[in-house]
Amino acid sequence: MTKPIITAFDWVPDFAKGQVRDFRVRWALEEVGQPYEVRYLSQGEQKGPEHRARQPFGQVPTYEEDGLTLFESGAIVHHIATKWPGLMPADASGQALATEWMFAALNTVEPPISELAYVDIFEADKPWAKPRRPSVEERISSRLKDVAKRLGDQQWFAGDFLAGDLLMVSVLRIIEDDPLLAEHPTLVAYVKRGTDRPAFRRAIDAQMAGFTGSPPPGFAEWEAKLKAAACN
Ligand SMILES: N[C@@H](CCC(=O)N[C@@H](CS)C(=O)NCC(=O)O)C(=O)O
Repeated sequence: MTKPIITAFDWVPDFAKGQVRDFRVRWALEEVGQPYEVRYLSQGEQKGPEHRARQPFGQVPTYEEDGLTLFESGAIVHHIATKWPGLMPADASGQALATEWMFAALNTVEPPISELAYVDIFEADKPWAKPRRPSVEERISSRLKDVAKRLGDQQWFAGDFLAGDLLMVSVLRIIEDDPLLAEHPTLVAYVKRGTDRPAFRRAIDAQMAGFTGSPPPGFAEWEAKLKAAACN
């Protein structure tokens, strides 16, 4: 088999470094010990026809392997976890339980956390951004409470470190420095266990090393506008 090829950006703003979703795929590949190659896209290239043929929404990451092309980081991580040993148990019930936590991470926990990025960054200049933050925080808090309760004093959600943990840690680390997560020391410790894994470190280093490109035209003006809004 030839090495799988993933897509990633050659430049993102500082706040996104280490968080772009190809990271989750890199981490999964590192966990199972599968080398891969990266096709880098400059900002804007993701919306062109060539990339849209791989990814209908014009986003990264994608994954290509021997004629198979996939998009959606969750689906790609699931594919990696079922193809190589390391992130999924061998039995069907164990697989279902690991998959359950993949969906919980992406479908139930990540959506309110993603809203924070709109309030704090992407739409920070909108008049409703600041007044909206408390309700976003409330939704995140409620989810974190339930996640912490279910984790209890377990190390991981379904026995060993599995694909569900890989995605849950990826999602929770988005708010790693936010007081919302600090309210749950067991979740802080859970994220630390995940991010202390050697495969995590290799994946972060690889993503960071790939940022060799330049910002798209107009980025400096956009950033200045947001900074001005943040000071109001
Ligand atoms: N649900 C998708 C989301 C992918 C996504 O949001 N990708 C972002 C980077 S993290 C992107 O490519 N944004 C650029 C754009 O939308 O133009 C996945 O998990 O693969």
